[in-house]
Amino acid sequence: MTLAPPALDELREKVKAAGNTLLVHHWDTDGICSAAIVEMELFEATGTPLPKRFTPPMGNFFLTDPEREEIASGGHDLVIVVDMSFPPRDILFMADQAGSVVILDHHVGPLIEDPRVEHLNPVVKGDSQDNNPATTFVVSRYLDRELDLLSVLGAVGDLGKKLRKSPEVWAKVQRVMDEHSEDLETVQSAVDLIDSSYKVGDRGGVTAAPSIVKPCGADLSDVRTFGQWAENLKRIDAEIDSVLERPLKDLGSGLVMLEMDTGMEIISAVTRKLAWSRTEGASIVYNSKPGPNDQVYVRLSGDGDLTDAVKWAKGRLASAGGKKEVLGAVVPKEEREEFMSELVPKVQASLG
Ligand SMILES: [Mn+2]
Repeated sequence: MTLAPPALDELREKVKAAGNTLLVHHWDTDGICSAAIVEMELFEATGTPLPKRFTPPMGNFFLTDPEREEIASGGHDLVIVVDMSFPPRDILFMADQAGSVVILDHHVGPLIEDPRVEHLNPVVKGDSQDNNPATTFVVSRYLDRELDLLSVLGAVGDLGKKLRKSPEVWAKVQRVMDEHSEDLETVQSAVDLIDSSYKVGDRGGVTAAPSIVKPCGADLSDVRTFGQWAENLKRIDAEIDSVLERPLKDLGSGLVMLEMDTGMEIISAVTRKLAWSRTEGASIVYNSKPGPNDQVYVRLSGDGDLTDAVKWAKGRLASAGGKKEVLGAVVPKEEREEFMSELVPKVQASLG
């Protein structure tokens, strides 16, 4: 697929002319590495002062009033959004504030058609998700940059082992990893370090992270030696262990439930550990986390098929998903009771 303008030079001119840019990026490895690439190619390459970085409160793929106020008070004349698919109303709000928005992304969503918005996302223009495994790949294409370990970090962060399923992309990823004597496992452990900032709920750590990863296009040692991230991983492991010591509720028919209230992003790891410690039935983990939404995860230990339950949850909530052996959903706090009273029998019915 050929990419439409603007050419790199036009983007650089836009950045230089703006002067006061806000760089909004996703809190995960792909968002952090994409932000680093954007800063190097559009700002450092043109001698333009670096943008102010911003990530929404983790878990929010939209803006609430405090973020709107923060953006409005910044006096920005350009907003660049990387690796986040905001609702159109939030993008238009940014355009109202700054006059100009550039989006670099690979998420599925509506094409935003507004003269003030440059929406650079091959996927919303009809290209496949397989061709665009990460925003690091998208920015590399638009910013005319060879794929490097930063691009690979983004792709491994978003897709992990699933990268092997698209042969073309996997070949590119492998070539870069081979060049630098890395493999999927070693890159994944670097991703775990970078993702640890959002997993412990450290928003400031997330917006500081692009500076740490910038030298990592050819060498991941700056990721591996950044002490805060190693420290975060220890805290995450300790939190998982302590949560798993809590008493389980027996819901009957082979289903057990663990309730927790943590601000750390550990529910998928906790559910996996719990489910794998049992030989049959299923485990539900419910996190009453700080903020307006809770999280729930379900995982099978033995036979069963959660596909129908996943379908039902997707029809019921804005954010739900899963597959045969796992279900995950974001539950607005006020919907907890009703949702759980319907979910439990659905899971029990899906056990083999
Ligand atoms: Mn991404």
